[in-house]
Amino acid sequence: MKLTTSQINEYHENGYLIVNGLFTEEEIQGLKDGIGKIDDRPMPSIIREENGAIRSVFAPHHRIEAFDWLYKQERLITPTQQLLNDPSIYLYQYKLNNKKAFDGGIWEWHQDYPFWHIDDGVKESQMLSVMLLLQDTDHAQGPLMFIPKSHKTGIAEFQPKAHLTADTIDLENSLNGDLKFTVKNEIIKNMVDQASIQPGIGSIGTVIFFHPNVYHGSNANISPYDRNTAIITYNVTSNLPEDRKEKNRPDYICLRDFNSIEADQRSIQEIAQSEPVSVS
Ligand SMILES: O=C(O)CCC(=O)C(=O)O
Repeated sequence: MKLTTSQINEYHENGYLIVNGLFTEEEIQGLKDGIGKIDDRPMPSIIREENGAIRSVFAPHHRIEAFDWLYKQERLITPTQQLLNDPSIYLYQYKLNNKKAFDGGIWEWHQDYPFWHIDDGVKESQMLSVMLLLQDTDHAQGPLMFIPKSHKTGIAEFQPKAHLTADTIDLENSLNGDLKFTVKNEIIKNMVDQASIQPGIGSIGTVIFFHPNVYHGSNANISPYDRNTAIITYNVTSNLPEDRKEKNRPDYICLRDFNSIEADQRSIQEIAQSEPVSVS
């Protein structure tokens, strides 16, 4: 699937692009069946809310073939190549972000690229993320929210947090509701005064392409409906993270298969019968 010139312009202008109906209900059901098979014993790649609910599952393609299939879909790869203006892309990060009905937590306002630049040594922001909505998603379910055009303003001054010091900060402060590179409130207010806040909502199977520098965040989900998503981040193969040896973030956060992605032509029905892979 090729994006039109007007869709490409919209992405570059606003920092995100919503495309409805990219995946069918049957395909989403195939992915959900895969999620149902995930072994949820405590392990580092499963991040939990303080109440114990699963917040994120990193590298789901290592466990479930349906998620391996998903990130290789031509309808994601071709638009990404168009938006990044580069034919050679690989998978940089992949996660399922859940917000359980009544229980889903917030994500503070942030940009993604500072984490990838500072924590992994990625030099350029020539990357993008794709969020797939796994159910109809409305304002009440804590959808992702964007500040349009905010990706044009560069990297923000971060909000200092007294409780996050060199001794207390850990890996999870890049992954949980207490982010280390969150943004000063006055910066957010100024941008929202000018450009408003727009929600990433839509029907099941909707896809949102978003820029790594666009400011985004999300509210809690106290609605009676889940808000579950898959988020795939692609990078170009000329922009690899540094190899910091033992200081590298774990492979489930900063993926290190740098081969450029080949499209998977199979249908979801062809892989639906696969058994989950056990990951430690
Ligand atoms: O799942 C969400 O609502 C927020 C996710 C997010 O901000 C991120 O992955 O960078």
